[in-house]
Amino acid sequence: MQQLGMTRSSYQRDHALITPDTFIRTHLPGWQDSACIVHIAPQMGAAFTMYQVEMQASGKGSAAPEGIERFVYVLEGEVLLHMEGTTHPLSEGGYAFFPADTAHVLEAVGKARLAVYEKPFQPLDGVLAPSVIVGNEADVEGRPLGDDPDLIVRMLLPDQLSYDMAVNTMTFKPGASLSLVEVHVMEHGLLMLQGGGIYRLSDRWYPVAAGDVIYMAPYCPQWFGAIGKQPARYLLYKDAHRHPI
Ligand code: UGY
Ligand code: MN
Repeated sequence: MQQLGMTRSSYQRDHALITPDTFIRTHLPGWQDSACIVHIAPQMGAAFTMYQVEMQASGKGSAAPEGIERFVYVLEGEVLLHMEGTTHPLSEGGYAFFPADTAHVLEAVGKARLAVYEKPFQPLDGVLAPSVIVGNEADVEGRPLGDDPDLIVRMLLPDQLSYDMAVNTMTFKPGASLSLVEVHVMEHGLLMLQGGGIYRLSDRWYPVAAGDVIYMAPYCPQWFGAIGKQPARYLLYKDAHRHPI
């Protein structure tokens, strides 16, 4: 049935909710036999780009443009990461961080789907450049946020000055919520991986479900409460470790 002009997607001054029924596929340089869905980009005021890649069995991706660092998270299927003469298989939950100008190729094994975050790297004088990171979410120890055992954070990148982005997953037991409405200078790119709930963004409250994408601009008031019979889990980008000016 046609949508008759209805969608949960909403684009506001300081946030956006983008639901899968409104995704538009395109092709991006560097990605062969792959459809890309650009969710968040500088065109909306963001200092980073977030997109999904739907790779065919023959799909391949090569390194990001000059000066751009990249974080990749495998949502479905398997990809082979070829880098510096070595091959690393990445299956669901697998991820990799590539410092700017790191040559690599991602090759799909069957169909695969990736979430990708990219931003210009901001070097810091006297601070070591970041390293390549390869891992799987399943191997990352979860820590409660604050003292709430029902809200678990997994930090996929080291919490160190060398890294100017953070990517975490947050897992909420049904009924768990952020303990406060956050208002902060960092911006976020979020992908709901599992379950759902209610997201407060600015002065609006949105029902959200797996597959939804959210952009939160700096200072966008934000809160989430998980609803349903299964945990809610999301992938969350945040800029980190750099002075705002
Ligand atoms: O780390 C964060 O800023 C995170 N707690 N924000 C969020 O989940 N919206
Ligand atoms: Mn936040």
